[in-house]
Amino acid sequence: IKHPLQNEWTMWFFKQDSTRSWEESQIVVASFDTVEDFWALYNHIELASKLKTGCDYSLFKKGIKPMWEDTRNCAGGRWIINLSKNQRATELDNFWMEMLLLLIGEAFDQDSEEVCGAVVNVRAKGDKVGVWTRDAQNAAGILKIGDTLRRRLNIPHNIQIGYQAHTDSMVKAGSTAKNRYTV
Ligand code: M7G
Repeated sequence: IKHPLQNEWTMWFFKQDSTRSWEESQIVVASFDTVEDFWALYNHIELASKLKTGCDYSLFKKGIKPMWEDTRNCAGGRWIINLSKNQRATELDNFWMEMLLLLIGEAFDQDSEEVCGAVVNVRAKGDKVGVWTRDAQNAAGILKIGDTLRRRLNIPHNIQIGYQAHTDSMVKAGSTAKNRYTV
């Protein structure tokens, strides 16, 4: 018998395609709701560090699309960790895998309800990993989630991580939106 997860999750893949809109370029890879099916999927797909630049993976609770426009994301935001170029080789795959395990293991305790999903962006200018939450006004929940991320991903104290509201990201290019919270 397989070990059930609290939630069912969907993995998405994004690849730039000039013939499609950004939204249409988000493709469902697979959904799973057991530990065994998570590992079967994880072991089957490329590591994030092996993706072409411009690609993303996203893991969201089933039914939530990995985009600002989804009704469960639009009032929320994301904790974002910006990696330097050389950290693709040393940190990216570990951060992403650990983040996936935090999500599917509901590691944020009572704030796990706040979590919508997680995204890894593979970019020439520096990769990003982030956790998306549903309510950018929920300061207490957001700060606890940020603390857990910092501890569980072992983010050194000299690296600040910031939380950006999606409404700010929508009007700013890339990851230049201002931080609402930091830990
Ligand atoms: P990004 O991929 O988050 O970061 O955003 P990057 O700048 O490091 O590549 C790049 C662009 O993708 C944005 O400026 C938007 O045009 C588009 N984009 C990103 N996200 C997360 C969304 C989204 O949720 N919805 C829509 N419609 N476009 C998005």
